[in-house]
Amino acid sequence: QKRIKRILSIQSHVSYGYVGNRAATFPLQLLGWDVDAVNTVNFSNHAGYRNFSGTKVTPAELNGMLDTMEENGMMGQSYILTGYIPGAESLSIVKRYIERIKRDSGATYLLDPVMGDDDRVYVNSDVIPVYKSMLYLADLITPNAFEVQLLTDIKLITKEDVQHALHILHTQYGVRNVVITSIGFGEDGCLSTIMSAHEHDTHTRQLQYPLIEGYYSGVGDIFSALLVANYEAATVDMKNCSEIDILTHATEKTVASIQAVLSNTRQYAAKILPADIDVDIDKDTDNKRRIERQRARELRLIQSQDELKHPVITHRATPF
Ligand code: PXL
Repeated sequence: QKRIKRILSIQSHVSYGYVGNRAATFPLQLLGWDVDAVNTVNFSNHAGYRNFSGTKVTPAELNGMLDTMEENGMMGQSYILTGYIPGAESLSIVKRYIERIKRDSGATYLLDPVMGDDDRVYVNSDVIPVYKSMLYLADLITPNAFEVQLLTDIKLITKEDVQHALHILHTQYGVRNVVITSIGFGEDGCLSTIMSAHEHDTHTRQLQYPLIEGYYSGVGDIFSALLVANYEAATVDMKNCSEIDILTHATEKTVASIQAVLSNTRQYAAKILPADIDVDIDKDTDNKRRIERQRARELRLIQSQDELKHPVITHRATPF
C-alpha cells in the first residue's frame, strides 16, 4: 500500500498568530505532508482579539478557486480537512466539492465543525444545518462538547447524554468515527477527550488528562490537523487492529502533543506577563492589556517541533 500524505485543508488564514490553516499547515508539513491550503478568510488576527481586519473570501471566490483546482487536476489528495468556514453559502460550496472528491478518489475526510466554544457561537448560525447535512460525508469528526450540542440538540451533562449524542451522530448522521475533543468529564481539575468508533457496534473510550488553565485560540485546529496525521500513521502501522484501537492510539499521540504545546505556551505567557497568567481575558476591561494578553497566548508551535514530531504519551484511554 502506497502512502500518499497530501491533504486539502480548507480553513482560515491570519497574518499574526496561529489559528485555522496557520495552526494546521505547519504541524502537517513537519510530519511530512503536502498541504494544499484553501483559505476561507484573510484576517489580521483571530477574532478573540475583538478587533481584527481583513475579509472573508466570498462564496464566488471560493467556488472559483476550487473549480480551477479541480480543472487543473489538483484535487487528488488522500485526505481532506475542513475547519473555520463562517458562512452557510461558502460551506455549501465546500460540501459540493467534497461530495465530488470523495466520489472520484475516495479521500478520507476529517470534518471539524468549528462553530464555537464555551456556550458561544463564533460563526454565522446558518452554518449549523449545513454541517448537519454534510456529516454523512465525514469519516471522522472532531467537535468539542458545545459543538456536539449544536449538532445533536443534546446538552452533555451525564455520561448517558454523551452516549445518546454519539448514538445520534453514528446512526442518524452516519459518522463512523467521532472524537469529542474536550469535555469537562472526570476528576476535579481534569478534562477528557472521548473517542467513539461505530462499525457493527459502537466502541467508546475516554482519555483523561489534567486541565491546563487559560483559554488558547487555535487548539482545536492543531488537534484536528495532528489527528489526521496520527490517524493516517496508525492505519498503516496498526493494520490488524480494530478501528477504535487505531483511533485511540492516534488520539493519545495528538493529546500528548497538544498538552506539550499548551504547556510551552503557558510557560511563555507566564514569563512575559507574570502577573496576568490566570486572568480571564474575557473579563478584562482594559483593551490594550487584553490585546497584550492575547498576544502572549498565541500558541508556541514553532518552538514545539520536537513535541509535535515525537509526542510522549503519558495518559492512556480507558473504556467509557
Ligand atoms: O480556532 C478557531 C478560529 C479559526 N479561525 C479564526 C478564528 C477562530 C477562533 O477565534 O477567529 C479566524
